Amino acid sequence: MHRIRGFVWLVVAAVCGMALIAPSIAMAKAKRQLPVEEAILTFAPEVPPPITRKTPAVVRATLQGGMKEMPITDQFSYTFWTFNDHVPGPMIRARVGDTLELHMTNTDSSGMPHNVDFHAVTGPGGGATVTTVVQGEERVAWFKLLHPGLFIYHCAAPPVMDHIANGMYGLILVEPKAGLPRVDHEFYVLQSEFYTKDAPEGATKLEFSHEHGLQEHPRFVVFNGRVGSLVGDHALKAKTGDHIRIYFGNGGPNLISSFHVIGEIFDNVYREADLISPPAHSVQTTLVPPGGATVVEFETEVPGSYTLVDHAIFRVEQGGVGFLQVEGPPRHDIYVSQDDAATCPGCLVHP
Ligand SMILES: [Cu+2]
Repeated sequence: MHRIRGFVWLVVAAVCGMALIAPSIAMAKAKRQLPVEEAILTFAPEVPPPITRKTPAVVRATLQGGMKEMPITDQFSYTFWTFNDHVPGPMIRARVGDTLELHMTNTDSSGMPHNVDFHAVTGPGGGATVTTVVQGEERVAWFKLLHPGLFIYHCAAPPVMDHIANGMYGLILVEPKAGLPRVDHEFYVLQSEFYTKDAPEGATKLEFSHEHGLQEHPRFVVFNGRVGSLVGDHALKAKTGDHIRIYFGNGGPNLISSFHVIGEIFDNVYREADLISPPAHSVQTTLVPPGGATVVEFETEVPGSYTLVDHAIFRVEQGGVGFLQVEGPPRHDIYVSQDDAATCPGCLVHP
């Protein structure tokens, strides 16, 4: 009897062992067949260079969960929960058919676990279930990218809403097989909102409010992680006649963005970041849901200042405004007036 039981356990152990070994064999096989390259990770508004490869590769990227106190406005700081010490996290660029080799690490001394849910990944949790790490740990996973598009990734460790609300999101672009048409400038812009408690008199740091998140009452609606990230010296820059592409994501956690550029009409909108279907043309404003993205293209015909907004326009006062400065000779054939341009004092959208 003991001998039979022993044999059964032996079989169980062997099957479990095979189950553990099987994925590593599959991974090893995939890695042997494909070249491995380090992903070029960039921080907003920078975009990694286009993929020039015509064949698949293993694209290796490291995401590091952590915490960092940084300015959220010129007046206040905030302890953000970060990927690679930034909000938003880095942009990753790959090609459909590539295998993303993801190294997930964690430097968060609070002991909080972090992970990553890629909307570009097919499989449970978008990868979250196999990438959860606490401080000092590293987990590696391989994900074959089956769909082209521009996708959000975010931390999904519990409570998921707190991890997103505190800044843990970013974009991964999966180029279609044929790539994307070349343009003069590509920009990475991500909208999100922050929920904070009222600051006591004289405070210089704001604290997270889960309650305000639940009520969907943000204090800030921002582009690229802070008020003023695309204002003044940080404005995006181009010249007349340039073709611009904006990779625009919405980290949420709650609000739908009505993305609009004041003074421009989008030549092309890859609605919901669908890079396979033909894009829509001549679009004024496009909706981007939380956990979603869009890709817009336009030509900068007329010089001047163009304003990126969420056209739910009260959000401009909450920080949801950025600028694209276009330099070049006047285009009086398109835009001309009897008098010089004048701005209204205190105007947030036409400075
Ligand atoms: Cu997290």
